[in-house]
Amino acid sequence: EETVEPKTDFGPPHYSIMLHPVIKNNYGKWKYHEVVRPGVIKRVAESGDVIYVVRFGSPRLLSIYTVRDLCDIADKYSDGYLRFTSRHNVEFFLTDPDKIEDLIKEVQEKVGFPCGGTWDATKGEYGLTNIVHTQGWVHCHTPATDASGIVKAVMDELYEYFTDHKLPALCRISLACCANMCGAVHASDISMVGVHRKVPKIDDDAVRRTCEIPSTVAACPTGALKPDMKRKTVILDKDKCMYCGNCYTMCPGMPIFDPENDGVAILVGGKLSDARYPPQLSKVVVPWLPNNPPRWPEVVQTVKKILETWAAHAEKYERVAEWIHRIGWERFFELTGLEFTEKLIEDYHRTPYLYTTFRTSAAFRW
Ligand code: SRM
Ligand code: SF4
Ligand code: SF4
Repeated sequence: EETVEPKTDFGPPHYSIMLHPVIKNNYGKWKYHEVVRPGVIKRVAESGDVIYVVRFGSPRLLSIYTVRDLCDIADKYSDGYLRFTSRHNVEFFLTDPDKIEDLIKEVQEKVGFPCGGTWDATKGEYGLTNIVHTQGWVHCHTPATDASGIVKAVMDELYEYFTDHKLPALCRISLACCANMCGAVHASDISMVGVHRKVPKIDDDAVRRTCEIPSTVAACPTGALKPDMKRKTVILDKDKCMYCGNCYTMCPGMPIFDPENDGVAILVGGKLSDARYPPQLSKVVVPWLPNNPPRWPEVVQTVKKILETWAAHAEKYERVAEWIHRIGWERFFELTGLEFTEKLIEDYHRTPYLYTTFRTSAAFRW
């Protein structure tokens, strides 16, 4: 028996306090699971205990009122327990299968969350789960776009793939609001990355008043900044700048935002799991799309086109990376209708992030 006595009140409480009793009693002793319907997984323990896990999509940023509603629903159906998955879906635990439909109806009516986001690997039928994303606009210095806004627009368009199992394989979509990539975009089937395209504008007076010159210079990964000790500011070598915004994080005198030129790059073919094919880094296939709030139609349509082209042509269990590996990059660009440009080739402009690129890939046959 594990001790759950906390030594201090720092950090989260021990996870075992929050496990549903059926999960706690059968910890590590599960026999099998089956997907009863999209969003509902039946788990059977060696002891014969059964629990139904019911998954709902959440928008990740939740109001306190929504959290209260979710807790009330958990009290009513799930013995007071709920959990969030690593893709911020919320799951409830039912021991009585007759209550599943009522739970789904109540969650949809009270908080509007759809049931789904699962997949059935035994049948090769896959749903699309929630998008992992950052929220730089809430807390960070360098976002080039509003992550939550795009994610909402994309998931509204792809709703039917969340609530059903219509895809041939697992497909993970991610978004990071700048090239620092806090949001899993480095290795996702389809990724959206906010990008700046202009150098920071140096406000010498603000730099003088608010910034430490040495730490601002040291923040630049490419050595594009030099101190100007006479004028107590910094000098920027534009040719060396890669628009990362790190200097702005350090110094408010160097804003990098630009509504016209900031935008979104699309990457594809990354994966984390080593099933069938080794893990892969994502590769750029669209260097820039405009920031077009509130619904980002260009980004939404591009993501949808890639997803649906892959879904129509991939074999069962074949993820985006595995599909491209089989058909080659030329065919990928032909089928999706995306433009292949020199900006997608590694030796056009070397970035310190060093994507694996088409020119070095064995699948490059132009
Ligand atoms: Fe997963 C299998 C749960 C995130 C790759 N995963 C499973 C199983 C069947 C494991 C089990 O026996 O319980 C679980 C039920 C899946 C289902 O929905 O039917 C399961 N995976 C989870 C969750 C709930 C863990 C959590 O508590 O956070 C996560 C669900 C997030 C969500 O709300 O959608 C979860 N799984 C992941 C991730 C991470 C991510 O999505 O960012 C991955 C890696 C993705 C990647 O490779 O890019 C992941 N899980 C897998 C795989 C490998 C699939 C493949 O074909 O490549 C399996 C094995 C399988 O499907 O046979 C798996
Ligand atoms: Fe901040 Fe960039 Fe991370 Fe978004 S991806 S939270 S903007 S560092
Ligand atoms: Fe250096 Fe990045 Fe600032 Fe450009 S944006 S000067 S590369 S820290």
